[in-house]
Amino acid sequence: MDWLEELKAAFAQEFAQAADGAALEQLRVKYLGKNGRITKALAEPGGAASAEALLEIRKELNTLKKAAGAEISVKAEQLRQSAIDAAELQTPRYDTSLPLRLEKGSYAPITLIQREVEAIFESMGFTVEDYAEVTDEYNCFEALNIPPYHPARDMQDTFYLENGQVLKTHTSAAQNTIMRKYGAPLRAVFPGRCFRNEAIDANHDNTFFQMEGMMIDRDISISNLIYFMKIMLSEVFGRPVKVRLRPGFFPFVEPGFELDINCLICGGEGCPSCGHSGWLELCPCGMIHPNVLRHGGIDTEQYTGFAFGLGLTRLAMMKYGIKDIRDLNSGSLKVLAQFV
Ligand code: FA5
Repeated sequence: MDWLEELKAAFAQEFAQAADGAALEQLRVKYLGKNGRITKALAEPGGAASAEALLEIRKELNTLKKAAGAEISVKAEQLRQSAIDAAELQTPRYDTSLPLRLEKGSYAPITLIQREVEAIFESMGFTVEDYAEVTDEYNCFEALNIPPYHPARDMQDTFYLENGQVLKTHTSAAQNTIMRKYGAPLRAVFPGRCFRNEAIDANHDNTFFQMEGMMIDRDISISNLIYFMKIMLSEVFGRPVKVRLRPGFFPFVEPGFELDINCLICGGEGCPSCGHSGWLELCPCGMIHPNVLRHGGIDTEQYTGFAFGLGLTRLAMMKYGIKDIRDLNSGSLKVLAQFV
């Protein structure tokens, strides 16, 4: 049958040309989808002279359908794997079994990633702000809509000083001061060291870094938030990164989200660095709660804003392939001197 040979040849040619996952998906829809060419041909195979010939055509079409489906799946998996391999080649890896080379000084990985993220946000009109490591309960909790005795305080158990001050548990502790300093409109990021009374494992430490971001202006919405996060992550990793947004509860945002990225250490398969889930919780975020804006002296009739709390330490782990967070605070030059 001419049309059947032509159909096979057309598929083979387009299959050979499909160079990425999206092109393969288009091909699958075009040939095997509900209205796909092979599907349609199976439903109405034209040109058969007899019942036996019709049977033969159907048999050939079914073989073609099966083979096409399998070829597309295999090639899609190969392309996915080679994209991961290529990305891994680009990712600097550290190896603690290498001899220590100290010909020149080097920056700690957190410093490197912090500067990189700051530069990305500065290029988008954000200022970079500094904030103390020791603060008070008002800034760390109350100004963030977490009154004393609210159960949300349990989420961030911290270290109290004898004078009643606290080591800041999150960079959100600076939000109020920065709102009061600049008023609205405002675009700022503020990196900082945070402290929590935590059970320590491969991706939790009691001392780690976050980078907070806030944008307050007229008509700011969740779309602005997603846009800035995607730009930042694709710049940091130099390629598109798979992210997912889940609803998340933080008293200082409404609505609130958890932004997770696909674990780049295991490619999403699951490993100790991502708690075997394939995803790494990286950046909670949301629209700033009106109570928080009011505490900061912002007119909530005129302004809205988003805030995010990027886990800078975890971002460094993903970027540099550091499997255990404890290496970062280890003080070991065998680890830290590998990043130039
Ligand atoms: C917060 O700290 C909120 N302040 C973030 C926020 C800001 C939400 C603005 C909404 C608006 P969370 O406790 O989930 O949220 O911590 C934020 C990120 O810090 C986490 O996603 C994670 O990447 C990092 N992080 C938290 N705890 C640890 C830890 N013990 N070790 C290393 N990284 C941590």
